[in-house]
Amino acid sequence: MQNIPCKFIFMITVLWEEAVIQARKGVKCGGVLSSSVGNFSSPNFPGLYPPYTECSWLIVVSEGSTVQLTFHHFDLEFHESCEYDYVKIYNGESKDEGNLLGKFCGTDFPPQLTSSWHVLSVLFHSDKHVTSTGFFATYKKDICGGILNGLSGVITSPDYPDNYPNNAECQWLIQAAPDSKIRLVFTDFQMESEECNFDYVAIFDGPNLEENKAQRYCGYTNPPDTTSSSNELLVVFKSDFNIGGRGFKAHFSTGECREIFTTVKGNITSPRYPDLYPNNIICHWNIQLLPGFHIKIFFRDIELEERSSLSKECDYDHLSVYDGDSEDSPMLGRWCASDTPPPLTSSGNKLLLVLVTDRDTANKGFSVSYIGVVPMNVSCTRTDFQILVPSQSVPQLERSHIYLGSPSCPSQISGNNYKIYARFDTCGTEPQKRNNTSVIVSVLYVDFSFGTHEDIHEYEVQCEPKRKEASVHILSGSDPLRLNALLDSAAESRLPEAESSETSDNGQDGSDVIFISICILAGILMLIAVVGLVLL
Ligand SMILES: *[C@@H]1O[C@H](CO)[C@@H](O)[C@H](O)[C@H]1NC(C)=O
Ligand SMILES: *[C@@H]1O[C@H](CO)[C@@H](O)[C@H](O)[C@H]1NC(C)=O
Ligand SMILES: *[C@@H]1O[C@H](CO)[C@@H](O)[C@H](O)[C@H]1NC(C)=O
Ligand SMILES: *[C@@H]1O[C@H](CO)[C@@H](O)[C@H](O)[C@H]1NC(C)=O
Ligand SMILES: *[C@@H]1O[C@H](CO)[C@@H](O)[C@H](O)[C@H]1NC(C)=O
Ligand SMILES: [Ca+2]
Ligand SMILES: [Ca+2]
Ligand SMILES: [Ca+2]
Repeated sequence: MQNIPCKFIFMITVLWEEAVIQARKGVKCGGVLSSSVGNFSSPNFPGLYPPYTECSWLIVVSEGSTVQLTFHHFDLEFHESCEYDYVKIYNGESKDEGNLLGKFCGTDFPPQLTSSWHVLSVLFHSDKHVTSTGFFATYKKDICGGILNGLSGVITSPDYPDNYPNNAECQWLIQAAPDSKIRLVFTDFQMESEECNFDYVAIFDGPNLEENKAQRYCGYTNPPDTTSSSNELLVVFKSDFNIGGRGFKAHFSTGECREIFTTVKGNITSPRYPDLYPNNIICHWNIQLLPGFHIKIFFRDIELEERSSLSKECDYDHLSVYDGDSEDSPMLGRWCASDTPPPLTSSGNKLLLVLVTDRDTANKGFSVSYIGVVPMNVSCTRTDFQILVPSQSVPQLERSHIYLGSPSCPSQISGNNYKIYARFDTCGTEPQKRNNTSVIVSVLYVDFSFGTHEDIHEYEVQCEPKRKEASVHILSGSDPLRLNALLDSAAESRLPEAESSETSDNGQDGSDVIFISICILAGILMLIAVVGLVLL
């Protein structure tokens, strides 16, 4: 207990110095505000603010509560991207751009904002020319409730994880950008009784307390994950005069921080990429394809905060990938810093990416692309290939969109499948030596193009006629990844998605790799030799 006031005072001192340094000579403004209610304004308010001013206010309330900020007057010089005069609001310290909640100018009031923890800061800047009347704002400490407009955040019952107080009532209004939906996930829940008449959490699918749109929850079971039908969600917590519980903890995510992808190919980036991602967010991106599909993801770029120097783990900001649709699914990996994991393939048709960032130090973020691996069975005899693609897996495609070698070898309809039956001297097939064995190779094209948008996926099919063994692996990612994908497919010719139809154990991949590696090595040596000769 003794520690907390100490930490608090220390923090105020450090931050005060920062605030004082930032204030302009001759103009008194900015400072640290630590009472539970207060107000502040631009210098000389309600008169014109002076030019060349920079002020910063830091609001620090007691730990565990949040800061609610309301503007009552707002009039700054206008510029489309607020380059001249502006107010910037930060969810924490102002020296960390990852905390930026918004930048405002002109006469549009900033929305009512609530910090997601006990620190909020406001920066006011004016340039050389043109001034106006500035702004006046009040703030108050919030024990519970508020208007939340971050990309993501956490809400808890008062005093969580200690027991919540009796006779409490809190309302959180979560607002997302227009057209974006809000997802709310409870991670802990313990409230009085199983009948929701005493203490309860109610979730309203909209901004108002309309009973017919509410779901009430109590007892010991986490409420189900909720997704709003509009860009507003209201959460109400109420306790009666006796008997409490630990209460609840839930996190929400919205906008570019929460998306569900169902297209057969796509890109996912961290919020604001390639600008700094926000601090203090938890983002969820789900990929959900039709049954039978696998999902292969490629990591184009990762720049997250460094590993902890103590644990060497990704303790601060990290990207995790789960082989399924929730965080209970097996984790395929967790990365940070500038890790570049190899492509990964899901075992089923669902994949979840989760980005968690902590309270300070943001970075560029990540960019990932994925491609759905079409379910198919490939088999072969000594003379021909047979390829089956279940037509219900690709309902958007016609049979001519699936072809071997060239569009002149399209699939035919056979029951519920698109089927290609091709002799080895047709459809672009060609013999090759791989791993010291003769194989027949061709490329299967699956054309997902629509309108003017070209999107043709390529799969290499391979047959070893002597053993009648076939295999298939995806070649394409999105085009810039083609090369990576090729190298990668050469390196692992038996990916999880490579469904070979005849199951006898084919143990030849290892020296396939070695053979290709030797070829590449030989190529490089030759190149060096040639360059050497030229130089001589
Ligand atoms: C602003 O705060 C001061 C004290 O710091 C107080 O006297 C004043 O009434 C407040 N004004 C408003 C409009 O809240
Ligand atoms: C993904 O990004 C790449 C490179 O920026 C682009 O070429 C491709 O069209 C994008 N794919 C989708 C599905 O948006
Ligand atoms: C593909 O093969 C698997 C196992 O060999 C089988 O269960 C499945 O039904 C086949 N699919 C098609 C479309 O023939
Ligand atoms: C390739 O196969 C031939 C004949 O089957 C054998 O003599 C040779 O050693 C093999 N080479 C490699 C690298 O396995
Ligand atoms: C390549 O052949 C060797 C034996 O010659 C075998 O041990 C290895 O598993 C084979 N690799 C592949 C990919 O077939
Ligand atoms: Ca100005
Ligand atoms: Ca109670
Ligand atoms: Ca961080």
